[in-house]
This record gives sequence, C-alpha cells and structure tokens, in this order.
Amino acid sequence: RIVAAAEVEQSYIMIKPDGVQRGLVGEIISRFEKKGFLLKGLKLFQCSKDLAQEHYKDLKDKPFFPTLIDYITSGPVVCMIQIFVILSCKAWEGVGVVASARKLIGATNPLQAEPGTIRGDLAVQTGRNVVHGSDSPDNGKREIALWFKEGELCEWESVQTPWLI
Ligand code: RTP
Repeated sequence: RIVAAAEVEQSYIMIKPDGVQRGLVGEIISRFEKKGFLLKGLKLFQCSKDLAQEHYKDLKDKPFFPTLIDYITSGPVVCMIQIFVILSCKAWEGVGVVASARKLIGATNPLQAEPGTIRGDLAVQTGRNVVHGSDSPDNGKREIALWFKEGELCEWESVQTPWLI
C-alpha cells in the first residue's frame, strides 16, 4: 500500500544533544511513532563542525550562529527520517510530514511553544530546544542527503499503515 517514492514527502528530524543528554530520546521518537509517521532512517551520531555549519548555513550571519554550532556539536544527536504517505484522496492533499512534524515540535522558543508540543512540554530555552525538524520539503531532501548515506535508509512497510490510511 506504500505509494511511489515521488509521492512520499520526507522530513529530517534530529534530537539535539540536550535531548540525548536528558534521556528524552525514547519520549521524542514516541511522539512521531504515535502520530503515525513511518521511520525510514535512525542513528546516533556525533557531527562535525563542518556538517553543523552546512546544515544551518542559512543562519550563518545570525549573532547566535557560533553558539548554535557549539551546541549542535556538543554531543551526539539522534538523526531520523520520518515519512508520511500522501494519499490521492483530496482530504489529505497538501498535508505533509514536514508541516505536521513542525506542529508536533512547536515554536522555536519553547516558552512560546504550545503545551502538547515537544518543545512546549520538554524544553524552556531557545538555545536548548531539544529537537530539529525540516522547514520545507526541499530542505527535508537537502538535510537527508547531508546527514544520511544511501545504505543507511530502510525501505519497509509498517503493518499499521492500512489502519492509518
Ligand atoms: P530548527 O531549525 O533547529 O528546527 O529550529 P527552528 O526552525 O525552529 O528555528 P531556526 O530559526 O531555524 O533556528 C535554528 C536553531 O537555532 C537556535 N536559535 N537560537 N539564541 C537565539 O536567538 C536563537 N535563535 C535560534 C535554536 O536552537 C533553533 O532551533
């Protein structure tokens, strides 16, 4: 029942070093599992400064950029690819994993993030906001190519899929 790859939107989700250090890995992965997204890649990874700088290159002129790079490289992160099968049914058109994951994650500043979101429930500080999610389908593709090698991705079908869609 999984549709052709071209119809599948993908988001790069990353549990930041504070999420790993605080023992929130299971809790955060669980939020995406419960939503019904399909996990297509998963690894614990210590990233280099070069990779962190490339990932956040759009923010390189921001005053907080050096602090952000120090934060992201301060310990291992958990890299994930979450996908959602887009249905041909009209009701679901335009509803993709990228925007939906951003809603689950909540606002950048955890004090402004709604309760019920990951940042709203689990974090207090913008500079320690526990998780990252791609902000557009194009950036999802870019980030997945940056953080994962081809052999690290799994093609599989969840037995839950027929009950979700
Ligand atoms: P992310 O890319 O990590 O998912 O976060 P985002 O889209 O919600 O926020 P963005 O504006 O892209 O910022 C990326 C990350 O930089 C840190 N930040 N610090 N000190 C500050 O004012 C500040 N602003 C942003 C946060 O860790 C934010 O998630």
